[in-house]
Amino acid sequence: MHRKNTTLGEFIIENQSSFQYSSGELSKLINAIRLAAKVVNHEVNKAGLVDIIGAVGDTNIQGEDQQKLDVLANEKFIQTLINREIVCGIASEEEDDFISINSSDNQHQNKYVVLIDPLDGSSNIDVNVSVGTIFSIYRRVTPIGTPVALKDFLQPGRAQIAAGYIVYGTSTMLVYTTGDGVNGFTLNPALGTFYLSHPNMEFPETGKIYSVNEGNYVHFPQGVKDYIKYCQKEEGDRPYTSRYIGSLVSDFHRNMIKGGIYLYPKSSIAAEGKLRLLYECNPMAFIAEQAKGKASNGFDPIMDIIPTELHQRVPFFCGSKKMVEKAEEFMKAAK
Ligand code: AHM
Ligand code: MG
Repeated sequence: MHRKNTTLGEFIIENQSSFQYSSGELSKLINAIRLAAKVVNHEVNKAGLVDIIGAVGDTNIQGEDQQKLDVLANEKFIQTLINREIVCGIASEEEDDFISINSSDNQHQNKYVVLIDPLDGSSNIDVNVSVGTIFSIYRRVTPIGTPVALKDFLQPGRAQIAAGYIVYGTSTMLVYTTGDGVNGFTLNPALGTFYLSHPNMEFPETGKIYSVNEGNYVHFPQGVKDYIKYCQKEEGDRPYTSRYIGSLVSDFHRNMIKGGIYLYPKSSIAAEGKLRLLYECNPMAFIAEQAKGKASNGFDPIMDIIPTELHQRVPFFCGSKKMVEKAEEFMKAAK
């Protein structure tokens, strides 16, 4: 059992030896993400002031005009990881292609690649609603000493070494797993320190919340329509309650704490749904399974999918185990 109030820095050091490939590199990488998270948190917190600052002609230290927050978050995460020379490659939802990282005194020697959605929930950025960052870490499959290749990024979710998210909410939290359960850390903004606040997070086995964009109901497959009707039926512990923020990280985080299911199915207007397998679904699936929840595309586990392209989309059903299993039953029955 982890001690509450441990700082994230202490926690990373204490748990380094429990990690099977421990060489300190993963710890350094998570530390770099921790730092970038604080920088992005600072930017997110002053998002509402951008117009005011802009109006008085404020520019950043490079003399550039204020940037859109998602672009800024992308730059901060990539720059932090590059500066610390801790990964050999990065793929980001914001970039068309992956980035290969090398420096003169570090000839492709690092072994990890990071995949990141720097600021997810973009429609919520301008309206003061929670957004998040999602990250996923793999060991490269190409030999150390060579440049990274596409296949280093197109690994199935099962191969993840670590995954996590940062939720910029009423408080800022960093939640992550290295395959040994899920732990959540809350930022004390006065000190700039993350403290272990949610040790060993677990989805309740079942719950009463369903999260889906019901505005798309008419476009959904029959199985999803049937499941939504099931959620709304007055029977047993139902009807369930509907909660949809439109920020995957926030919807997931709430459902993990309270018990619930998140659905972004395919539809007649989005053939494979909306969410990205590599930047959104795989990391959330790894966290979900580590937290005794479940994640599937409606039929099969998300983490068993063999990716074919960087920006691939997949339908996503994720949350409390029994609820995801029930949704899968409806999908199968309507197939
Ligand atoms: P984004 O990567 O462009 O921000 O899109 C991902 C977001 C998720 O956080 C959220 O759950 C979903 O899109 C909401 O989509 P919609 O507005 O179609 O319901
Ligand atoms: Mg996204």
